[in-house]
Order: sequence, then structure tokens, then C-alpha cells
Amino acid sequence: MKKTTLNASVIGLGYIGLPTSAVMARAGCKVHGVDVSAHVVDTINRGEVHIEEVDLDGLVQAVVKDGFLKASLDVEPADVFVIAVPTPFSHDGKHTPDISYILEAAEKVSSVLKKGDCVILESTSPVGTTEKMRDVFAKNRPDLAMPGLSESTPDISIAYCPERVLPGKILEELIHNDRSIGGITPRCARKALAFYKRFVKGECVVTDARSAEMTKLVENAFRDVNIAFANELSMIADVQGLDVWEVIRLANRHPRVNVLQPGPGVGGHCIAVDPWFIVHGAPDEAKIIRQARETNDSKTHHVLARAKALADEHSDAKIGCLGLAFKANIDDFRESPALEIAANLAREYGSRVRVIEPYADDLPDEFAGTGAELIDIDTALEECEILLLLVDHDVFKAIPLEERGDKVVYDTRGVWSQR
Ligand code: SAJ
Repeated sequence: MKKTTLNASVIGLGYIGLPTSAVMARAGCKVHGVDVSAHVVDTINRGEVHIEEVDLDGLVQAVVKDGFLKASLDVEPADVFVIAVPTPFSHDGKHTPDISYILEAAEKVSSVLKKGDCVILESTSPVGTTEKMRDVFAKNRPDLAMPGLSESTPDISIAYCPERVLPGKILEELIHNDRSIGGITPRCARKALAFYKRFVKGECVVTDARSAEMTKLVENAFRDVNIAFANELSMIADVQGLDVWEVIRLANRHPRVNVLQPGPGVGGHCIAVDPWFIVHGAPDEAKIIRQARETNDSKTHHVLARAKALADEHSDAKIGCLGLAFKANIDDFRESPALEIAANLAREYGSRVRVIEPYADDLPDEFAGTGAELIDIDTALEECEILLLLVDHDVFKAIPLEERGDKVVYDTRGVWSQR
């Protein structure tokens, strides 16, 4: 059966909203993207992209040219609204989730809602946020029956459907990953399911909104806790003079053991953030989850302290910091422990610090006035006596032992020290 053309609106054209818009447009939806940034809107309307993601530029160019994707600053009527705005947390030590962008988006959507519409929240959110969004609609639109608030058949369907894509593989994973589809009521879930079936090939598993909200947080907290275990092992190994990579490699020969890899801490805008939403919702119960966050943050301080000890021990040596990104082979520096460590060293050791980051054209603002310089790998191998490997980019992994054998090396990712 031929699918009818659907008008979809995506609020928030960032790392999730833009690829999702492009994939929906490719599947034949007429997509109207909305963003608060005029720069983002103009860029997309030219068929260009403001973020780096594999193959996204070509796809956006094609769907804009064919008239299936356009962007603007204002919300317009649509059949389905997908909200994909940021949910940061406060930096006052309390880690309070900030859902104000979601509530602002809901205010805007309220004005164009009509009977039969479906609103889907995709932003990572504390449990209960989808209902708070529904309450904004209920307050602004008493003319429309909202799900879960009365016995009558609701006029609007509301669901929580998180993405679970990996940066660098977003276009592929948006299609092929399984998805949780959490309706405020079962009817809402069925509506949202019909929408995702247009472009998702993975299995769409139907649940309620609160379970779907928690599931997304659990996925990232699970990974954080497991990375914290690896990072704790690495700090124990440093005290005991052990090679943690060797120990993990051997332990992982056990058929039911899979220890993750230690690093300089956990970065990015998901794993380093989302577990706090669980802690905030149940502070007395979420003990391991809180501890994992603290352990992963403390690993960054541990690496910094050891790097400083090396710099002090070799007081004339130039220090080459390899990598600023939050993980391998991407240009995303958000919440990056590598950037935090390198910038801290630059503030302390000034022009002794060299940064090698093939994914950066300039040094980020954090380095302003420090005297640190951005250089290429070959210059670093000539000039730097200390090499601090912070990110496991493929180009760093490929540096052979002959070219780094005479250096003082601190490899926080275990790419050179593995036997
Ligand atoms: N890391 C380690 N050791 C490891 C694995 C990762 O130190 O063994 C570090 C990385 O270097 C990086 C951080 O953890 O600093 C996070 O990287 P990641 O690749 O684990 O995850 P993200 O943040 O790129 O994406 C995660 C994914 N979640 C899970 O794998 C459970 C992704 O599927 C989610 O969609 C994404 O968060 C998100 O948006 O929530």
C-alpha cells in the first residue's frame, strides 16, 4: 500500500534533529525543521550542514534540493512533531536537569496543534518529562483532549521515543537500531509506532512513556558504570605497578567477562550527563551510578596529576598532547576530558605544550593566551620529548614504535602499550 505524504516538524536541528530530519525526508515525509539559530536555518536552507557527521552533507543537500526538507525559525502546523532539543544539567554541583528547552518547544508547538496530531519527544529526559510536556499543551489548549488526563478519546497523541545512535554512525543507526516507543497511553504509542515504521528498519518496541524515558538513561548509565570499573582498575594498576591493558586483555578471555577500556575520563554530551538524571530522580538509591560518575571524573584528575609529574620531572621537555576530541576519529570536543587535560597543562606549562589534533583547524578558546601551539604529528615527533596520548584516533595508533621509541610516553588509551 502506498504511504500518504506526511508533514513532519522537527524542533531542534542539532546532532540528532538534523540527521533525523534528513532520514525522514529521504523516506518521503515533507519535513519542516525549526531551530532558534538563524545561522543553522540559513545553512540548512542552502543545502549545507553545520555539524560533522558521516554522509550527512550529501543527504541534506539532496533532500533540500528535492524540496523535502526546509528550515525556519518558526513552528508551522504539521501532522507529527519531533522535539530534539538539548537537556543540559546545572553546573552548581547539584546536577539538576534543565528541561526548559523542551518546555519552550512545547509552548511553541501548542499554538499550531490540531486534532489528530502526534507529538514525540526524543531529547534525553528525566522520568516524567513527557507528562510535563503534555501538561504544557493541556494548559495552552483546553480545546483539545490530552492523553492520560480524561476518559475521553484524546485529540492528540504524545510519546517518548529516544534515539540511541553513535556519533559517526548516526545515519546508519537511525535506520537499523531497535527503538523504544513509549506512549503516554497505548493509543499514543501506536500512533508514534506508525510514524517510525516509515523509516526505521530495526524493531520498534512499544512501552509507556516513563519506562522509555528511564530506558534511555539506563543505557548510558550502564556504559558509564562499566567504564568506571575499567578506570578504577587503571588507577589501582598504577598504584600496584601493573599493566592494566594486559590484565583486562587476559580477564576478557573469560567467556562471561567483558571489561571495557580505561581512558582519560568519560566525555561527550550523553554518557557524562545522562546518569545524573537518574541520580537526581532518586539520590538516596542511585549509589553506584553516582559513584561511577565521580570515578570517571576523578580519572581525568588522576591523568592530569600524572602528566604534571612527568612535565616537572623533565623540566625542559616539550609536551605533545595527542588529541582533544571526546573519543576516537570524531571532531566533537564537547565535555572532552582530553581537552580539559591539555588546556590545564597549557595554562600551567604555557609554550612547552603542543597540541596535535587532526580534527581541529585552530586551538579551542580554552587555550587562548596560554602560548600552547597546534602542530602536526610529524612536527610533534621531531619537537616533543613527552608524548601524552589522550585520544585513540587511528592516525595516532598508526605511529610506529621506531618513531616514538625515544620519547617519554604516557598512553592513557592503551593503544601503544598493549603487548
Ligand atoms: N569510553 C571509554 N572506554 C570505553 C568506551 C568509551 O573511556 O571502553 C569513553 C569514550 O572515550 C568517550 C565516552 O566514553 O569519552 C563516551 O563514548 P561512547 O562511544 O561510549 O558513547 P557516546 O557518548 O559517543 O554515545 C553514547 C552511546 N551510548 C551507549 O553506547 C550506551 C550511544 O548509543 C547513545 O546514543 C549516545 O551515548 C547518546 O546520545 O545518548
